[in-house]
Amino acid sequence: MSYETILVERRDRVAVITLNRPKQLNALNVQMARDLTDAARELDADESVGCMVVTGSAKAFAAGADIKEMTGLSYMDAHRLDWFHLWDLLGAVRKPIIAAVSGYALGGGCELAMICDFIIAADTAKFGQPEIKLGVMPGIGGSQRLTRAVGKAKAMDMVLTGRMMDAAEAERSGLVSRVVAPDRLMDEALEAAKTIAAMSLPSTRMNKEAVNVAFETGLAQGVRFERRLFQATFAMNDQKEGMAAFVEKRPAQFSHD
Ligand code: CO8
Repeated sequence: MSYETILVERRDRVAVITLNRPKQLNALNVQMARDLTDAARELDADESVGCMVVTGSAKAFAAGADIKEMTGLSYMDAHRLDWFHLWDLLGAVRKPIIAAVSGYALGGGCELAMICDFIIAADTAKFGQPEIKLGVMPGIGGSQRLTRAVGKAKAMDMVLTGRMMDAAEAERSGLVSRVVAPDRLMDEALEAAKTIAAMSLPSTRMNKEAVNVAFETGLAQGVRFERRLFQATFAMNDQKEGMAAFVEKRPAQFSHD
């Protein structure tokens, strides 16, 4: 796979996607949105991949949507182009995606990290939704996902003032799952991805789907949904293998079906 704005690398069952416009601090232009969603969807369809990691450079995961590309847009251009549907495609990927964030994750960059399933951050990471300073607002889910991740008080503070949140505050607030030293970032993300990729793939998809349903439904409905998926796992060979391996005190060998 070869793309203009990203690099894709395979490490056994893990795929690493690196945003690669370093001079523009990985500003997300339309080409990058296309490349990223094409790559993620291709990897999603490849049964030999169990987990993906999306990362940027040491200075910037992504400093937002490409402001220079957007400057001259009219309302009708924005309406017609409808770039945002590309990001919906990324959100519809069924395999886990980990965001490994170092440096700036601003605007669309913060939103991209939040579309991923969880964020591992270097202690240099800075998160923010500074769109208000440009006279606009978040456009790929930031006002919704940030609020669900950190609650109304922090989200309002971030979105209305445009201030940045450092990695420690982001971890305290529930935006990121782990904070590590910058030189540990990729090792930590790859270890997590490798662990996930070794699990049963259908079970992994169901676990991801169930957690995401918690964002969209009430508790009773979510619990019912989880119960149905749990029951469905008993139709899988991987359930038989996983439980047999525990009883026989040996590592499970999942066949991903
Ligand atoms: N868009 C385009 N170019 C950018 C962006 C960006 N978002 N961010 C940085 N760059 C470019 C700079 O213009 C500069 O280029 P050049 O060397 O040609 O002048 C280069 O990257 C380096 O940037 P700086 O010199 O500014 O680097 P500093 O270290 O001084 O500052 C900052 C780093 C603080 C990150 C600063 O660059 C900055 O504030 N960037 C803009 C952050 C921002 O406002 N992000 C939000 C953008 S709007 C948005 O994301 C809306 C999302 C919804 C729509 C999604 C549609 C796809």
